[in-house]
Amino acid sequence: MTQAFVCLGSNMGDAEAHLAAARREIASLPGITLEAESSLYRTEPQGKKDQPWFLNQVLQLSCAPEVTAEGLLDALLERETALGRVRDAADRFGPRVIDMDLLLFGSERREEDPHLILPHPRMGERAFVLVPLVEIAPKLMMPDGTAVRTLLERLQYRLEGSAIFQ
Ligand code: PH2
Ligand code: MG
Repeated sequence: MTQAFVCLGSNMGDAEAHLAAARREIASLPGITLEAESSLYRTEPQGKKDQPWFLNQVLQLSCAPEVTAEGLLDALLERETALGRVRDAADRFGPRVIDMDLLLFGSERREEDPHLILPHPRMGERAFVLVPLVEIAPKLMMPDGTAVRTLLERLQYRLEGSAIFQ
């Protein structure tokens, strides 16, 4: 079984309901078991700052041998669309109904395909990814051997209850 980690995000409409729907969809994918889910965090927008705060959560998935990183990514993109996401130029880094980012797929490292870079290229800079990730997998290592906890320690952010300022 391969352990994969996915970050969910929403900052449009009923974000909590969108995350719940995303969890349901992911848990029903063939060959995928939802192993762990972090708590929900309200997070300051990164990148494009003038947009509503996000609700973010990280999931740990156990993937059967027939599940590949490509297959999982395709399934996630399909579920995003099914849940009402419209991808256009304005969508990139802007408000979205639901975003499902594949963070890690076992210890795979890939750089060839810009749509499937592993580990996720921006995860190391994002407290909204690393805080929930460390919550559910405190001992996790990146494929290069760096502890995710160490990546988080390098970041400047503030956690107030379940709110992440960065
Ligand atoms: N996603 C982005 C851009 N910025 N900021 C937060 N806090 N949470 C997100 O999920 C997020 C973001 C692009 O996918
Ligand atoms: Mg994203």
